Amino acid sequence: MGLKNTIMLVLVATLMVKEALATQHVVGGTQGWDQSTDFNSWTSGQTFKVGDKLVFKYSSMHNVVELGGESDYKTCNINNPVNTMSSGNDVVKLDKPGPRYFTCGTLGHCSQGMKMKITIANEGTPSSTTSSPSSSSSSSSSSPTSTSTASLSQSFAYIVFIFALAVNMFQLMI
Ligand SMILES: [Cu+2]
Repeated sequence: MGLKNTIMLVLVATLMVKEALATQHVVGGTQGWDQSTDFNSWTSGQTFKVGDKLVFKYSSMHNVVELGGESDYKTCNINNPVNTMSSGNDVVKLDKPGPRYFTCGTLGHCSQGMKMKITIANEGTPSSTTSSPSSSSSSSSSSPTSTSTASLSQSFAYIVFIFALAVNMFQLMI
């Protein structure tokens, strides 16, 4: 009986940890998806993993256009979009590793810098420094404001996990 409980608990805790490891990234932070936001600086402070989600929050003057590749991204070509969203509160699931490209479809906003490229790392591999040779002039004078909520919720989940395990082990012994 006790052993069965322990196994169940470990399974549940594993799921909890997995869920806690997935991060919701609100694009642009408090500034949101806007042409005044410095997306180079914002993305450099984030680590995107498979299973994470992007949340685009924006006013009706914007939308979200996902582009298929680097060349469209560089030239602000929105004529071959992979996906277009316009709800103002769009959630994008990062379901596979690799680069993804987003911009705004409103005339002129892409060239004003309202675009971002993100690189999604494999689940579990914290490769925040996938040094892709970006030929674009990404002057990295950005402040590393990376005390991500992921690591916080992650460590919390581990504490809960260890605690629950300890309680169950104790019950096994008595
Ligand atoms: Cu826009």
